[in-house]
Amino acid sequence: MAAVTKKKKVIIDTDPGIDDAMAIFVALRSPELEVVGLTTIFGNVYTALATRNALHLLETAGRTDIPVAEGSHVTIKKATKLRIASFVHGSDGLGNQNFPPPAGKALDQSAAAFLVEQANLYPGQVTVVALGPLTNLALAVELDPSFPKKIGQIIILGGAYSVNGNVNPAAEANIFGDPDAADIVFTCGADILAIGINITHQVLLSDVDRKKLEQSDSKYARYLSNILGYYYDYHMDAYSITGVYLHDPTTLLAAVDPSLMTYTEGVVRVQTDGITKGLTVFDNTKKTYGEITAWCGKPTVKVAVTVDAPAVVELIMQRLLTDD
Ligand SMILES: [Ca+2]
Repeated sequence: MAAVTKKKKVIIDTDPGIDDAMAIFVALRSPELEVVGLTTIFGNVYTALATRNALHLLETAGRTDIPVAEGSHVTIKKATKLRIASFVHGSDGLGNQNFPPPAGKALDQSAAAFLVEQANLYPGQVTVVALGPLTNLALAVELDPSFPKKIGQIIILGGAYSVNGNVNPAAEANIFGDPDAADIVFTCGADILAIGINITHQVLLSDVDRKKLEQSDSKYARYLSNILGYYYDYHMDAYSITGVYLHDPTTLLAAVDPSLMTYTEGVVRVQTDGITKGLTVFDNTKKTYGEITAWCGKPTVKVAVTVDAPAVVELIMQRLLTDD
């Protein structure tokens, strides 16, 4: 008899987003996971559009049983001037395909309230995969100080560890989107696993993979082939590469199979202003400094340091090329 393993409950906090769409589909196609909800946040698009896209993606997948909770429209410090990456994902966030509006609606509950509720319902059992700026998670920590201990794990796509950022040389986009929220989350004491662009810039969907998606009969592959064009164009313009970085799906796979990466542990603090706003600075805690530093006494987090990129791409493709 095959061993029945319990599915891991995940909430995906997301700003869809072309690679968010891919990550959400991979999650829905992964038997290891039970997606208990999507929460939305600004980033690739404004929050209201992120919610619309999240509902649309679930309807595309035939999974309207999964609730969507809308997240914050402003940063944790209530800033309304947001960095929106429409030049990466299209003004609709999904490659400018003019999809019809979704039929469904988000919950009345806010994203932060939903995160707190689920953590209380299933203490220690819910993994949050955070694929956008960390405002909703910081609000959850403020709403319920016991949230960090009740949430199972928070897997964060965020930061640039010992490499340049992708917004500017200092900062990675999700952290740059709300650095104050990121610093709250990184130091909140939850079981945190951070995956930075030092990892995700190793995971490239090639032109060959794109052709395989185009030729597939799977509804997920066909959908993604249509929206990926905009993302490929951006990568050619920005990085002079024929291929796209799989930031969000790679991070999602850390929930499916953590052994695809190796990790180190230390304290991460986030620069919240100045020219290095959004910089993630990792203290490996090996040295006892002469002075008290801003890293002293803060909880440690895990940060990914290596990735089996071919295995990640293979698993993503395997999940998307069928829709049984
Ligand atoms: Ca994202």
